[in-house]
Amino acid sequence: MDVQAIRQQFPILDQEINGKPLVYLDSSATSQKPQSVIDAVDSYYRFANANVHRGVHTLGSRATDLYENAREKVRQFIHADSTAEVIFTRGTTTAINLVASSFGRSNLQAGDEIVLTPMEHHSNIIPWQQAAKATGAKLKYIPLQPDGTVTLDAVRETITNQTKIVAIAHVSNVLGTINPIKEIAEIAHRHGAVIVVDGAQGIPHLEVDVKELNCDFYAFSGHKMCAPTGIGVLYGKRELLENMEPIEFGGEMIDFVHLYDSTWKELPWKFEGGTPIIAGAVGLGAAIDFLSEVGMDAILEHEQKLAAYAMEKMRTIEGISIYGPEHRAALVTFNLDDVHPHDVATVLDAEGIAVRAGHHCAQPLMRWLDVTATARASFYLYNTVEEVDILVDGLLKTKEYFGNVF
Ligand code: 7TS
Repeated sequence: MDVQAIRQQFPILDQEINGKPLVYLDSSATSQKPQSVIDAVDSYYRFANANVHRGVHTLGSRATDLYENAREKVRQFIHADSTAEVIFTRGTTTAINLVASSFGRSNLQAGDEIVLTPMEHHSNIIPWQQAAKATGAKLKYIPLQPDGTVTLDAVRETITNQTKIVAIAHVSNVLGTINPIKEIAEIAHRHGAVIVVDGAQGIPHLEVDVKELNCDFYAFSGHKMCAPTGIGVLYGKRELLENMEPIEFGGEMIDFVHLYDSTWKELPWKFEGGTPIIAGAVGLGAAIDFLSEVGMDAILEHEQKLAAYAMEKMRTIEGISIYGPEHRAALVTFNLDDVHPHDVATVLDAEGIAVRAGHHCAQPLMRWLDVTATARASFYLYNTVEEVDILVDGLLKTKEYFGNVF
């Protein structure tokens, strides 16, 4: 993979921040966008903008074709059987809320269990807390190993015949842990439970085959995989989606509306009430083309090298604590001595380096780690080993600066 050629396709990367070349290490929060995605959205608004699924006019059918072609691109990318199984949402959060509110509330009852892990993002905790409160179901957590992984023994001990839903991240946004989804799905299914995968940090970096994983639902956001913000996907197995009620009602999702009752469109449109995120879907289609052209295997290989290099170099910094397992996705969450992570991020920003600091929307995991916050450097296909070196230099400067202050 030619990283320099890839970088040239991301116009935002070619700039200085605080007088230094931008080193963008916050792709887990949101990725940058290649020119082809920017062009696809621009061209949609210039030549095709219209509402979808209603116009007889030419622009209406152009917009509808672009929107539905994007759905087909998603289907191929995740290896789903049918576009009926690909629902466009606003992002991962909306997708998980849809499953929890629709499938969850109609399939859960008092005594049932929803199984999660303590490494989940708030978006994969709170919707389940709400579903549990509404139905009398209870939440259970698969305990983590000291390195922030789950073992299949722990999964087997937690999932029981009362378990109806297992909701788990493909990849942790804090620890970088890659969870064994296929094996967990098998255990869940043996107990008659469904598995909901939070793929927000999985699909940007790993080849995802929903049939191979045999997951029942897979939720993800476009903006972490080179697409615009505001578009995401809920994949669901057709037989499950067929039996679920929509949670948003209005235009676009109906078949017939009478004064006192209405019927819904078929899948996937029954879950897409209102004018959809057309330009976002077009951008997501272009992002999928871009990622497919580079190749998910090549992206993963590059990122694994970066992650290993980053871990090796960062470990040489005295007083650094790095969280999470050895084998991980391309992100490193850390703390530096007693320096607050917000101060770390501020000093790094002065050097042109963007990292995230805070609780990363994973407060239960922060408690498990026994910290209030951390800093996180996260990498994507456009990052280089030189940028890791710049980060390490920046961290040494941070230490020196605060060492002198204290
Ligand atoms: N799940 C995981 C694992 C995530 O990392 C995120 C966003 C979400 C769900 C929510 O995605 P959204 O697109 O619906 O907001 N994670 C992060 C992050 O790590 N830093 O900023 C956002």
